[in-house]
Amino acid sequence: MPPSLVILTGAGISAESGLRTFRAADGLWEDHRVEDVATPEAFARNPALVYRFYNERRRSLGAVRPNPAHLALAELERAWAGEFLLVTQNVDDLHERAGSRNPLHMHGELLKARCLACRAVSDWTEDLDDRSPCPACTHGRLRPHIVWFGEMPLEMERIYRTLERCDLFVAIGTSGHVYPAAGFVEAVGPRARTLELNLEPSRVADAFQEHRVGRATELVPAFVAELCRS
Ligand code: BJW
Repeated sequence: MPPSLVILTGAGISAESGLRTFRAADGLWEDHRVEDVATPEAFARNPALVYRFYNERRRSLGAVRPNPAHLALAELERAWAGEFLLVTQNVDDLHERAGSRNPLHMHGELLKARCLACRAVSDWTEDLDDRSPCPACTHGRLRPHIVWFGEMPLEMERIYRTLERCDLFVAIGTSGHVYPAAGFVEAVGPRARTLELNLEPSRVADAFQEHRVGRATELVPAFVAELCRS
């Protein structure tokens, strides 16, 4: 059987494209308290603030492009003979724009909206507010299609099933602060090789067998070239 590969990406892979990470000194949580913008309670309390936070982030996607790390992962997916699952915590669309076929956005997507009445998920590229009509049922109120703290991330069963049988697990540019993603390395089977690529060791770095420290735009293309040669 050709080897099965799971890749987990976090905000660090998009940092060199110009999107801010969450926990850096100049990160998104420096300007906004998590509890004010990334919880269901925040949305219930002050929907206008939450809509504005995500509208600004959705607009910012227009000014950025995929970088060599995103491009290398798309190339790896095309070259890989075995099972390949790219799980991203990122809500941007840079993996898709780089050519990745079907990244699994476990924390949702900025370019989608979800109806609070019929639950349909629709593509959404414009600003969103409480007057935006649901394209599916035409009357329901829409929210950003984002997994907030306290909510269940998407497609967890599929992710855990694939982690348990994978031969190689690679985490790129994620701090290991947020669960369940931070626990994925513990969920991989005993035979699997585990590797972290990050600007600095993550909070769960000790759980990985191997580490490479540096910028994603350098480490990821080099690692992909190595895998494609072997
Ligand atoms: C570079 C670089 C470069 C920079 N090159 N690298 C178990 C234990 C403890 C707590 C919990 C637990 N289980 C659940 C919880 C609660 C909670 C949680 O984890 N809290 C912790 C903060 C303690 N988790 C949840 O609530 C999750 N839901 C859940 O568990 O459901 C089950 C459940 C449901 C109901 C009841 C009970 C259980 C949901 C989590 C949702 C996360 N949502 C966010 C925001 C929404 C999306 C958005 O607005 O964009 O997702 S939080 C934010 O953090 C965002 C990210 O996807 C996520 C991860 O951040 P990431 O990607 O790691 O970014 P940073 O900034 O932290 O790190 C960047 C990294 O890049 C750094 O390491 C840099 O070094 C590196 N870097 N430049 C390479 N150039």
